[in-house]
Amino acid sequence: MANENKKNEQLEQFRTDDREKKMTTNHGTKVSEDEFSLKAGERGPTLMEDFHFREKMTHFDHERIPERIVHARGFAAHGEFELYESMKEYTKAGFLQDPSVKTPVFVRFSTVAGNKGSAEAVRDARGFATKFYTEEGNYDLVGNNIQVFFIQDALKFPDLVHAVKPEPHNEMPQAASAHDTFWDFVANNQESAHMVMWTMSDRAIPRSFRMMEGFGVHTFRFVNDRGEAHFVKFHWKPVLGTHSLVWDEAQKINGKDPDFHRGDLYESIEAGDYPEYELGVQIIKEDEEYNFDFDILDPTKLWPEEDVPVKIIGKMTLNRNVDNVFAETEQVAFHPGNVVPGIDFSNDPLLQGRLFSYTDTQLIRLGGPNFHELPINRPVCPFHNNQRDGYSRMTINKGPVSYHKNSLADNTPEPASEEEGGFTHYQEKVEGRKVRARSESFKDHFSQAALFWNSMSDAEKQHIIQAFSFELGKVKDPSVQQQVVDMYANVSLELAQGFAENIGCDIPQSGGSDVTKTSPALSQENSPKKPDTRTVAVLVANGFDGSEVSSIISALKDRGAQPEIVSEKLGTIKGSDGAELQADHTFLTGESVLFDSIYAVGGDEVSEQFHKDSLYFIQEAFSHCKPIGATHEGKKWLEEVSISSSPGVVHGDDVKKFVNEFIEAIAKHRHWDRQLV
Ligand code: HDD
Repeated sequence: MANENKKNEQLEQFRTDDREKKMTTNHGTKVSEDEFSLKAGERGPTLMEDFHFREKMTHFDHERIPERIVHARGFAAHGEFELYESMKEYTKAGFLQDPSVKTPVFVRFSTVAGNKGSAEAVRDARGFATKFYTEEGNYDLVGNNIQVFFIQDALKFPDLVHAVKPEPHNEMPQAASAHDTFWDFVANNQESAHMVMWTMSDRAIPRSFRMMEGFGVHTFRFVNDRGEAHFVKFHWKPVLGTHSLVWDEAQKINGKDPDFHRGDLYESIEAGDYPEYELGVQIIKEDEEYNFDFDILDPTKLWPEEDVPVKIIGKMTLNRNVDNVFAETEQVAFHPGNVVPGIDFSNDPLLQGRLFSYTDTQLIRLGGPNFHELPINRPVCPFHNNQRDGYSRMTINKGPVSYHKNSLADNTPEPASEEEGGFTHYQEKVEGRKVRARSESFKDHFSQAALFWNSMSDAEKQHIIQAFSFELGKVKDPSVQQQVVDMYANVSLELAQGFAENIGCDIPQSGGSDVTKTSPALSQENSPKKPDTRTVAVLVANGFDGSEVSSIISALKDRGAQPEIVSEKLGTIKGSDGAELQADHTFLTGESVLFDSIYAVGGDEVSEQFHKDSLYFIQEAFSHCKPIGATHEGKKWLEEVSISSSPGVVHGDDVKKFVNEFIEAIAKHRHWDRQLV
């Protein structure tokens, strides 16, 4: 499927395979020696005329480009988008007309605050940027996994980013918001209240890029071929559901495997378990703009799905890893201003400001105005205009004419009429005085933060209180801590009191919100739950019950789970009946935090160390609320750590019953009720 993709065909022209080739310089001259520089005598000085040395060294010296100022740590994949039904009624966008057309896409996921080499399972928003290579040009949906944003006006973006990045006097902490300047920003820019609820929730520590939602955040416009507009918000919904890690687990993963999320995405695609996301749209008619108790242009507000349903219109499948991370993932240049006819902007002041920033950043990051010619950024349709020259220009524009209007080239390239596909901006009527002000309708910062809080399950609420307690526990300035407590007393007294107590602040006695509404779609508990692609650490020692273990492993695989064998040493593990298993991990390389669930088996020849390691493995997984299954020796271990009758712990002698119950427990993702008892 991936090879029938027009973008893939285009990229093929630029790919090269150096295997089994002779080495040359960049100018094509064959190189005869690549270990020793040219010297005047074996022990003499290196000579300037060694062109191979000069070229190799110069290229190396220039191999790095500036990392992205935000979203530096990212990982990407290719794929395709297919539409379920024509959206003609709402938009004339070509790729949203015909369900039989597949549109190539490139998606880059990222953390926001950390640098390019930082760990991935950090507490942060995740970028979810999609480039659709449509026949009418590139359309970029540059979103996050969080539905709202910290600020309402792009003018504040540099302040926000300065506050969350490592503090400038000591460059600490890396990839974390748990420090004074971030929380000082929050307390003094209270429009951040809603998004901070999301970043303190489980949403900010996703289990996988494959298991997180994506949001375009802003209100955009769909415009149809009659020139009629509708306001629209975009959603990506992962087919596997939205699921998260536990904070303690996430912190440990960052040490054990800083590449946890990219590894998961890469391996899934290599294994053919292609990540899938459905595209949803929320649509509001132009004349219903003022029907809500919030301003639909305010990017700190979401449109509750229960009030404005998400219409699912298509599906994106990521089916191919990149060939070269630098050429593709690092050089891809997204821009929310890359739109196609039928998709237009709204007056959201954050969006308007973004329209400036993205080209500007690519100019410094990619070194000049021709980054659109890089293979990953090229549209799959032709492009013609009078823009010329600049660093690293690749296109060879023929002819003397590079201006419009002209007669020498019959006035071409000429602008296209609307009928010919020319982009015409939606003719919204705008009038007003030039002012620097926040609209009255943007001034309620707490109602939707309270809506979010009200919509959480008990376990999710507990995690949010713990997250605030952790983050503010790392803040050194007591006045900043108290300001945040007082700020969140406006959202929920239960919340503010919960963390105020943990961080030794004055406990607010009054406040709270009068919002009682909930939006069930905001709770991850209501997200789809499936056993598919869930990893199971199978703890096996020599002397295991061969036929039983093999049948359980194959039954788990049949139901979509992915068992991996963990033992004391790598190599073959022998069953009592001659059965053999190959260990994928040892206790040294396969920690419990790297798996979704545990199947404890053991065997007749369990050493003291194996026993100790297994108990630790099981207890750690248990504390992270993971499903645990056990047969034979494993059942004794459950008793030893007194968890046999806990929720999500499955054991038994009837293989079929055991597999059914264990798969059900795996599908639940986590058994939070363990934390609540
Ligand atoms: Fe941004 C990158 C998403 C507000 C300025 N942003 C960037 C990326 C994502 C987002 C996913 C990484 C793209 C990639 O993978 O290459 N940004 C958002 C969302 C926002 C948002 C969802 C709010 C709704 N951003 C925002 C504002 C500004 C920027 C208000 C500035 C006015 N963003 C940038 C940037 C970056 C960027 C500095 C850094 C690297 C890049 O653009 O290409 O221009």
